[in-house]
Amino acid sequence: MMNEPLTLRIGQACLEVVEGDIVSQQVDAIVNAANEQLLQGGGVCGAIFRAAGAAELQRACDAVAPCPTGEARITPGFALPARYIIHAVGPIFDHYAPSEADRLLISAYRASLALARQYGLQSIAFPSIATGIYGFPVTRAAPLVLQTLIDDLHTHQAPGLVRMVLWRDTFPVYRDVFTHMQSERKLNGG
Ligand code: AR6
Repeated sequence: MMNEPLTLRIGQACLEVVEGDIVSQQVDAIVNAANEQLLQGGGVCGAIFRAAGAAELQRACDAVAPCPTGEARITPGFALPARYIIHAVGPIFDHYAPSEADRLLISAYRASLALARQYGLQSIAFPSIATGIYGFPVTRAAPLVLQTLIDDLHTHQAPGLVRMVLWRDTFPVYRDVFTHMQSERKLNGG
């Protein structure tokens, strides 16, 4: 059984937190937790390449690579339900001072949202970037990421739907942080 989506209205926009598989999301763009070379890897990246069509997607990635940590690139979604894939590179946690890793993670999310707006996209789904193979602690990432998404939606009111799609391992952490933020906003009249 999947859990019910958790939602937060931010003006005209909506932030959702759900448990699920990013590959099957029916949105304008899904985000890939990519590496700087934009090569097919493991984790969520491997799943996205397999579902999109690995050979075609790799050719499209090669044309826009490299992508420095904290930045994002866009390709078609090929066989995916999503029209586009936004490839965002999070930090390898051990390679940076923690505060620098935080800054780079925030930057990867913001760069993805900026690309989505540039392409006029209405909906985007993110995985938990960098919290798998790249070793960014999920308890550190969840509050940082959710606050970044909320702040960005306050500022830009677009894309209209931003969804965090979390695998079983990270969903409970994001759910608890999100629920806490929801109740704080209610208390503050937000
Ligand atoms: N849907 C949603 N989330 C998923 C899925 C899925 N289908 N599969 C895994 N996750 P990772 P990173 C979660 O390792 O840490 C690749 O080789 C997973 O539980 O995929 O940014 C790339 O090519 C985890 O919490 O990405 C890079 O080289 C989260 O996705 C490198 O790994 C991210 O874990 C990037 O590492």
